[in-house]
This record gives sequence, C-alpha cells and structure tokens, in this order.
Amino acid sequence: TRTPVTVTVTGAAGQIGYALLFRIASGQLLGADVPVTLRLLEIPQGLKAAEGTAMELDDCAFPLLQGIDISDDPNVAFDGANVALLVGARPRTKGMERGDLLEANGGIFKPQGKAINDHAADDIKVLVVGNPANTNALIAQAAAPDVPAERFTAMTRLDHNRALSQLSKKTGAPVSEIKKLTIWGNHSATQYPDVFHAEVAGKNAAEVVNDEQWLADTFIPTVAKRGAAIIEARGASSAASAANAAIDHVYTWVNGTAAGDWTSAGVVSDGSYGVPQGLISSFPVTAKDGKFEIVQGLDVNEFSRTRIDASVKELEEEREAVRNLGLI
Ligand code: NAX
Repeated sequence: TRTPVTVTVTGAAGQIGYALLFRIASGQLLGADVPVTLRLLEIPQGLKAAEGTAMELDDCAFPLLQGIDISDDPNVAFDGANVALLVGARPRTKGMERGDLLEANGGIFKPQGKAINDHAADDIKVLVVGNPANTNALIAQAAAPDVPAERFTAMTRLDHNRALSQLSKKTGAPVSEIKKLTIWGNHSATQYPDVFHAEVAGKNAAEVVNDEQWLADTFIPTVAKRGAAIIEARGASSAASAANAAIDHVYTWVNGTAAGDWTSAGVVSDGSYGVPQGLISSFPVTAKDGKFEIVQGLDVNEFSRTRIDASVKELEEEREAVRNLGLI
C-alpha cells in the first residue's frame, strides 16, 4: 500500500471546507488508491465546528482516511504537509477598503507561508482558494523562500469550469467535447475567459460561436460575475462548486492533463505573454510529473490583449499595495 499523503485544509469549518473534506477523504483529490491524513486548521472560534466535521468524517468510515488532526496553530497544521489547501481567509465586510482587505489577509497568509516554509514536506504543493486568491498566494509564497516558488498556486479552476459550462450551453456541445479554454489574469471581475484557442468538438470555438458581441457582452461578464449571481440566487457564496474546482486543480496537478488539452491555474509568471515575472496570474497550463507548465507560443489577438492587460494591471496594483504594506 502507498504511504499516506498529508493534506492540510485551512478554514476547515467554513462552507467550502464542509464541501471539500469528504471528497478528499473519499479519494477524489489524489486518487482512489492514495490514503490520506487530514490536518484541519481553524481559528479558535472555528475549532468546535471543525471537531463536529471531523466526527462526521469518522462516521463515513472512509477506507482511505488514516487520521484527522485539528489545530489552531499553523506550525502544527502544516507539519509534514504534502498538499495544503488554503481556504480560510478574511472576507470583505461593509465599508472595508481594498487596502484593509489585503492587510487583513496578509495577517493570515504571511504566517501560514512561513509555517509552510518551516514545517511542510519537501514536496509541498499549495493551492490558495481564499480571496483575494492570487495575491494571498503571492504573500504566502514570499514568506516561504525555501520552497520553490512554483509550488504556490491560486485557484481559477472554478472560473475555468464556469466558462466550460457557459460555452457548452451556447454551442450545445457537451463539456467533454470542449478543450483548451483559458482563464487569464486575476480571480476577480477583471479575469478574462478566452475561447480563441478553444475547441468545440474539434473546431475552433470562436468560429463555432461566431459572435464577438456575445463574447464581449454575455460570455465574459457571465463567467466573471458568476460568483455574485450565485450569492444572489442561493443567499450564500459558491461552496460545492468551489470545492469541486479545488479537487480538480490538485488532481490535475498531481495526475496530469490529458493529451491535446490544457486547463487554467494561477501560477507564478515566468514573463510569458507579457505578464511580469513573479506575479501569480492565471494562464493556460498543462501538468505533467507533478508540475504545471505554462502553454507557450499562443497568438494573442487584439481582443484578448486588452483584456489580459487589464487583469494583469490589477494584479500589479495588488502586488504594489502589499509591497507597500510590507507583506512581501
Ligand atoms: P466561510 O466564511 O464559510 O469559511 C471560512 C473559514 O475560514 C471560517 O470557518 C473561518 O473561521 C476560517 N478562517 C478564517 N481565518 C482563518 C485562519 N487564519 N486560519 C484558518 N482558518 C481561518 O467561507 P467559504 O465560503 O468557505 O469561502 C472561503 C474563501 O474562499 C473565501 O475567501 C472566499 O472568498 C473564497 N472563494 C474563492 C473562490 C475561488 O474561485 N478562488 C470561489 C469560492 C469562494 O468565494
């Protein structure tokens, strides 16, 4: 049997945590033959609820689940972690400016990055889900100088999956027939879902759609504002779909992308496509042997260029803001 993989989940008592933990424990994160040990990190007020969730996990009698530890100390929770899902974050509350939000989250992600640096396993892979995800990932990465920078990633897979679903509805093709979609930039309203390289049943998606106005006025805003639409409809933010995307992100990272396809992830820029080096920005990526690689050499048309640049500009402003706050 394989050695258990230690998976640390922060914000374990939150709504995404509740949708995520059972899927991890059942083997959907890493594979049906990989035993897992769960480490749950919460703030003190969240510990009791996390214990309740752990009781329910016990009650599922998952054959792959080797143990559950709960802590409010990052140094304990990240000890020996192979995979870290950073879900817990400080949400924006009424009257909070963006600077306040970045500062509050810096107070979470900087110490967590340091704890990962000091205690996680050598093969640690980090996915940041908590918003603002890209910049929180940058803060954690900067606090972990001994961990290769590319091990820190931010989640745009939910945006990617939302784009797949919208394009499927528009074209009538099942999602399984849609390949090579891309989310570029920030996981925010400025993100750019790009269909120009995508394929629908083997044909170029932009040609199949053949409606630039639909792309500009319907598709892009529907994907970018889907989170708000879910809140409006459900009275709570996306949870099961966010957990599903986190599962997809890590599963792909570990097990690879299919030949002839790619996915989207927030990864450290190497300067590709004019995205300044070091920013954690969403790109088209393949995964192989446990590593993401940015897909190279795509033509970027004028329509795409403007939108990628706008989202990347927002990421640069966030980086500048956290630099001025001394967080990176
Ligand atoms: P909840 O408020 O339900 O849960 C968050 C949990 O995190 C709480 O239990 C809280 O006690 C805990 N927490 C807070 N600070 C912590 C810390 N320092 N250490 C450990 N735990 C801590 O939020 P939920 O709906 O689960 O969403 C979690 C995060 O995901 C939010 O930041 C949200 O904005 C973000 N999202 C990101 C998405 C993405 O695509 N990247 C989509 C879904 C979601 O909106």
